[in-house]
Amino acid sequence: MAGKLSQEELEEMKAAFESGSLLGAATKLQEELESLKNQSLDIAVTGESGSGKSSFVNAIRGLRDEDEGAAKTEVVESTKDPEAYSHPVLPNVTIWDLPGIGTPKFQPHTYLKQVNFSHYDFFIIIATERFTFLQTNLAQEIHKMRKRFYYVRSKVDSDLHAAQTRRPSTYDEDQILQEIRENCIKNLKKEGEASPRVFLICSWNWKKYDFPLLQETLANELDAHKRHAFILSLPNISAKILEKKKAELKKHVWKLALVSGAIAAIPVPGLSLACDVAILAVNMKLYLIAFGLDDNSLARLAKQVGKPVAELKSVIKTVPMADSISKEWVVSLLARSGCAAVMIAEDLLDFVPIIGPLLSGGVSFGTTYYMLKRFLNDASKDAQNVLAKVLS
Ligand SMILES: Nc1nc2c(ncn2[C@@H]2O[C@H](COP(=O)(O)OP(=O)(O)O)[C@@H](O)[C@H]2O)c(=O)[nH]1
Ligand SMILES: [Mg+2]
Repeated sequence: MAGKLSQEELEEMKAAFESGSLLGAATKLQEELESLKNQSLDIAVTGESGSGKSSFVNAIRGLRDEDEGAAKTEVVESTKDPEAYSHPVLPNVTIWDLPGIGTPKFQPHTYLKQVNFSHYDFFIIIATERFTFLQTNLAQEIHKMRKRFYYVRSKVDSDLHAAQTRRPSTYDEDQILQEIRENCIKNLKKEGEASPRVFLICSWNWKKYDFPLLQETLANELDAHKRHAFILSLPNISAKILEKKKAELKKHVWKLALVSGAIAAIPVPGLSLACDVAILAVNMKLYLIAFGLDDNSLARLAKQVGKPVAELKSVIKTVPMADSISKEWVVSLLARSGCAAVMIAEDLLDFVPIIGPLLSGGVSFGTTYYMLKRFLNDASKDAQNVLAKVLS
């Protein structure tokens, strides 16, 4: 049930053993996992004043304007410095609301220095209505600094609404969107962009238009470490995002198991097995937080969708809240999973050729591997249940 190793995982695993020793492999993996966990991701959001920057900052953090900690919108910008907004549950991810472009204080050639460009992983350049030299000049400067940027056309919901009011009988959403897209591309080409890409979005509707495509594109174009942080930071608003998170987390389970097996096998008090309970506790908690199964995220979600939080919690069948995961809880879970060892054996057949020597005494590897995979499955199922409840 926990699933077999993919070919890719097997290859990675073989590569980890290049040093020839188990301890060497485990040390390397531990370093890799640490750096993954501590990886920062900094996203810069820029554009003219009023273009919807602050609203986009909220959207990408999965927040509504009225949520606690949301960026203030609809305010005349007084921002002279980039404003940092950390992700609601992942402190290593920060979205930066940059000062508006096109003001006398911020000229394209000095803007990037003024906002400390080197700090960001990529830039979102937002425009309403039309793109002009303001956006393209900035893009060119960003490109010169060897950074990525993405053109985002905001407020398409307003355009659609206006079109529907104006010509209700011939209204065709796809056609209007296509017109907006072509128009943006035309303007960008006029300003010298050879083959521009534009994402059409509404910051209040995270599932519609090009918002999902933008998220997908960012995830694909980030390097592996940043991608990990980005995927975990996505708001839990669709089955697809939940699947993506699960797949991303699953990739690293065997590494955690190996570290637990090789370095940190510690007898569990009262049980006839050894494994690193701390590794289990830390990662189970991380899974729950990534899936929004923590008190804060659920309270926020309940408020956003206007349902009592108890109703959302009522469909969480298998896993506890992130906030109640402790080492003691993990020990009790291990005690309850007495039959785990039998199931482990089957799951581990894949590993035998690679880590055969470890397996003989490697209960810790097996326990960690099995427990994490099963917990990840359970947590993602419960997250899907919550999502279904939200949509019902
Ligand atoms: N209809 C619509 N209005 C938006 C959208 N994004 C922002 N706005 C509105 O545009 C105005 C300016 O937005 P804000 O985020 O404060 O822009 P900023 O000055 O660039 O930070 C506010 O009234 C927002 O509510 C959107 O996607 N659709
Ligand atoms: Mg603003």
